[in-house]
Amino acid sequence: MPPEPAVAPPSPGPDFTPWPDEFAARYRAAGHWTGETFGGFLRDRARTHADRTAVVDGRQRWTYAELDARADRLATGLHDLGIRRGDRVIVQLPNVAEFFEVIFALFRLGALPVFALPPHRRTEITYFAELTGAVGYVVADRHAGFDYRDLARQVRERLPGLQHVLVVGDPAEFTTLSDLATDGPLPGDTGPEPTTGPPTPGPAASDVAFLQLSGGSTGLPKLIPRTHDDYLYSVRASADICRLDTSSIYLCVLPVAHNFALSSPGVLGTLAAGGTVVLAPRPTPDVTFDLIEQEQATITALVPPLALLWLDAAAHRRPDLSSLRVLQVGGARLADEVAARVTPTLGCDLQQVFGMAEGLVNYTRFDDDPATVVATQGTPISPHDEIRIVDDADRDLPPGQTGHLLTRGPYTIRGYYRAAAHNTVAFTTDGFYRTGDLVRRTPTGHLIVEGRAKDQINRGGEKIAPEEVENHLLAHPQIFDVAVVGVPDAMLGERTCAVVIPRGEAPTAAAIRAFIRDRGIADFKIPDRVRFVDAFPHTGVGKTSRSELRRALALLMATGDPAPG
Ligand code: OOB
Repeated sequence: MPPEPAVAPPSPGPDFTPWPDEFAARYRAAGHWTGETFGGFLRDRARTHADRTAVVDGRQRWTYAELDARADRLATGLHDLGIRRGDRVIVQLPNVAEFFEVIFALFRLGALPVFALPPHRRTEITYFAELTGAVGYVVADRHAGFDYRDLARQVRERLPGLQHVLVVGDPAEFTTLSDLATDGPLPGDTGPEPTTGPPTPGPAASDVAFLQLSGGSTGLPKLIPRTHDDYLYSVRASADICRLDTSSIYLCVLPVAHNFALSSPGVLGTLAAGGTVVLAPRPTPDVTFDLIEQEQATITALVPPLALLWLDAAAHRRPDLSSLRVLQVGGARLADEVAARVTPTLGCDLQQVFGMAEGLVNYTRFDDDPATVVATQGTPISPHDEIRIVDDADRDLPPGQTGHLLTRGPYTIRGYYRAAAHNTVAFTTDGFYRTGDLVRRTPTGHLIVEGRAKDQINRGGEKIAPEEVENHLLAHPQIFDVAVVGVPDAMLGERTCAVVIPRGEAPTAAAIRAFIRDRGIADFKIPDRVRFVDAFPHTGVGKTSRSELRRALALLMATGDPAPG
């Protein structure tokens, strides 16, 4: 175990709700929280696995020693720019090797990456920057036909305080990452090795390491503060559960900054075990099947719609996927019928993963019987994960009944970042996180996700808060009122439908979509369908009844939709 890094005073501000002392002591005593920081984590792996390949993308192939040295050089460059411990930096990168260079450089300084996803646009990035007071923004020059430097210009126009825009690739008027990396004395948390750098204290393992995004159910997404101690525990334990070792080759298909791909066990679990991370530029079978064969990938993770796509493509093309031992599927409910096709079609084990960026992650285990793997979403990572299944009044339900899942544990947050009011509803007074999921537990302790109580749409793993989209739509002059609801979809599980009461003459569906796109939000939040009605069904107290709307729309679609749009 690496020695403790220099411990600095706790991070400033009421941004983070710590675990009560008695819980922290329990998690330390159990050996879950080890005092390791991300800076030390990479240093330690670089020493043990120096010449092994850590990261591969379409352009580069770095060993652990190279990644470690790059992170050091970039940390020095960022420090020279003025980025310091506790500063927030938005990181919005596609699946490229530089993602690791950037995050480990920030970790070493004790600066906090704020993990945006590639589809986020002006409104979301501006919001993250404002909420966190970010001093920097790291983007790729272009990706998937989109120019992120344009986006950076738009965000900077609104927030001049966002001082540093750093670009992977052609920087235009900004700074390119490769110019920034400098040799020199290393500031901050370098891990166990003593350095000659200035005596800047590195982060403590109990500090917040980064901010993750929550799918959100009310208004804009919430930010999730994760500490070195808690996240590294989930990473190491996940790598163990998934039996990763130095021969593991993880193909990262999902966006690398999403919690599933990042840590379940994902890219960080792979690095924890000394394996190799291969980054896929796109998730489609045409790209990924070749990559599996070329790089001999042993494990990968998908959301259910991609699993469907892969199953279909594999049945037609018969690719050589013989190296693949495990396909993980999670992020949304995988239908049992689809789950049953994975092993016969792809020739690998299925592992279901039911997790959340707030913490709790469940896995089916490799020694579970096949029926359990197909029909359940697994069991929690930790013996210290506390699970309650309760009724609407928070009373524990008898075994086997479906109810609200509440959880608390060594890697589940106790509060969102700068969200005091929301925290009082999202957590119980004794610190359980209200997941918003409806689950049932089998006699063997496996969880089955039966549905959802939270007002959130799960569009094939991408989470949408209806209220956020409604707020944008309500700004349209020809929209009097609107409700955004999920409707069943064979491919995505759910799609979004905006049910609109027009003001005067109804705008076209295309005009509504163009309007909301112009407001600068991620494409996946743009309603798939638009329906016009004269009035909404109401609940007893006069609120719009979303369940009634959903039922009516589902019926309409099941009986043949006369006017798709
Ligand atoms: C993962 O994380 P998030 O934060 O994008 O979404 C969490 C929510 C859960 O509360 C649940 O509603 C849903 O996504 N979910 C599933 C599921 N996995 C996630 N619902 C049904 N079945 C599943 N297997 O999505 C995430 C984080 C880490 C690992 C895996 C997924």
